[in-house]
This record gives sequence, structure tokens and C-alpha cells, in this order.
Amino acid sequence: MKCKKCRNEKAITNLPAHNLALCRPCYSPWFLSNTKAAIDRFKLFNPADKILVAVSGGKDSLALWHALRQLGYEADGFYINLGIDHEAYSDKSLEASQKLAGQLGRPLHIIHVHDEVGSTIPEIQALTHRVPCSGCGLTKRHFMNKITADLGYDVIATGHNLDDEAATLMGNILHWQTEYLSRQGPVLDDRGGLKKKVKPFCFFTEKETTLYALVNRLDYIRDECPFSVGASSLFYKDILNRLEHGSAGTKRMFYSGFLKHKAAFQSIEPVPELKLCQTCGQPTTGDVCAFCRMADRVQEKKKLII
Ligand code: Q46
Ligand code: ZN
Repeated sequence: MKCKKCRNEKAITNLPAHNLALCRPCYSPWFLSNTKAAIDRFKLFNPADKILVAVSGGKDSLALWHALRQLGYEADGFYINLGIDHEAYSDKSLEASQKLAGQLGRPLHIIHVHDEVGSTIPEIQALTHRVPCSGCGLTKRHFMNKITADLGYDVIATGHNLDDEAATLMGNILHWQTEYLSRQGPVLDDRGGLKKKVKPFCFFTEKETTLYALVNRLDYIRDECPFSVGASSLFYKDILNRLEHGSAGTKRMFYSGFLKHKAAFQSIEPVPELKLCQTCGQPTTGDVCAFCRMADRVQEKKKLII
């Protein structure tokens, strides 16, 4: 099959949802122009903004950092070492992130959860009996906001792709989580100390972000986090892939349609008032934020063990 852009080279991918087939030289320009279109359409950031990209060492976040630099944005990296030592997962993901930082010539800010909380994510899970992803998600949200604010960045960008967003949407709809539905989308504006959060890749499928990483020879980690095994999001992704296989463009239609109707959920969900956590100073709805409450519980449990 020939590339449908240049009509010259052999296509390396067929993208039926876009009625497109692209060759290697045409792939990155197509990908970058779509990234820019999403940034402009949803007003994610301006060329003058300082962007912090949350990187995990995986294909999506590294592709995002690379793409934003290709587009000329002021984008630096932020890596949270979770202390997951299964087959050296955290070490390998840090190395991949540092390698790209070196190639891009941009700083990578690093924090270690163990240094900040006194325990790694697996230890927090063992001590609190929380589902690992719940403690991990809370920790990541806390530090992403804190570091973005402390280091003077305007916005934090994550590598969530269409598969991630459609799976989250499916979960939110199946459980009618109207509060989450009112907030889901490509952009969460800053308010009350919460920094602006954006997802420039939310209209690219995982296949498309992977191909960008491969075409640009990004050295990303192939291993998935060991705690992701059995996650319901993987089950939803599988269902959505089967739907997409039967009818190309289903994921995009599902997500875009939701964004058109999102205001309905916003109209029934009051926006909670935010105050500052008495312990860490980060925004929260209570007196002490959920992260500090979890960190306190970890400390108490550790004292009991000693
Ligand atoms: S939340 Fe869960 Fe991820 Fe944290 S524990 Fe691993 S799978 S890394 S996106
Ligand atoms: Zn706090």
C-alpha cells in the first residue's frame, strides 16, 4: 500500500479511523500537526508557557516530551521514582527518562517517593492495605501539583492517549461517576492552587503514539508496571479494541461525543470549594489532604512495627 500523503513511499501504517495510510517520512509531520491542532483547539497552553511533562519512561510520556520539543514548546520533564523494584521496573523507567532528557538537552526533575514519604509505593500498599494504584495515583497527583507549583511551571502535561481516556470514560459511565465525568477531558484549568493539567495526546490511539516513539527511535521501557495486571482499565481497553476492530473510529466517536455532552454533568455537579491543607499547603476540600492523611497512616503503622 502507498502512503496517501506523498503517494510515493510505501505506507508503514494504515489508519482506517482517519482514512489514511502513511509512510515513515510522512508519519511524524502528521502526528505533530495533529498534536498542535489538539493544543490549539482546547487551549492547552501557549508558546510562552513553561510546561512540565510527567514522564514515566513509557512510550506515551516520552513521545509527548519529544513531540512538544519538536513543536518548539518550553517543556521539561518530571519523573517520580515509585520504588517499584519488580524486575528493576523503577530503575529502568528512570534510565529511559534520563536518556531522553539527555537527547533533548532539557532538565528532568526527579523525586523519590521513599525520600518524601519514608516508604515506596509497594511498602505503602503493604502498610495501608490500599489497592496499589490508589496510593500511587494519590501520590503522583500530589507531587505533580506540588512540583509544578514549586518550580514555577504554568501547566503539567501527561501522556494519556485515546485508549486511556476512552477506558476511563467507560469505567466512569458504567459506575455513573458523575463527579469524575464532570472533570474528565483534555484540560483541567487551574483553580484554588491546583495547577492546570492537560492531555495533548488524548485523540491519539495507543497504536499511534507507539508508532511515533518507534519512528523517532525513542528508547522507552516495554515493561508495564506489575501492579497494572488485572486492572479493570485493561479489560475496558480490550472491549474498546474489539469495538474499534468492528467499526474504525469508535473510540474517537465515544470520547468526542462525551466531550460535547460533558456540560450536562458539570451542571449537576457542584464545584467543590478548595482550601489549603494544614499539613502540606496543597489544595484540598478538607482540613488535611488525602495524601497527608495517607502519609500519616504510613508513619503510624511503621511505628507499630518497630
Ligand atoms: S497507578 Fe498503578 Fe500505574 Fe502506579 S501502581 Fe503502577 S499501574 S504506576 S499508571
Ligand atoms: Zn497535605
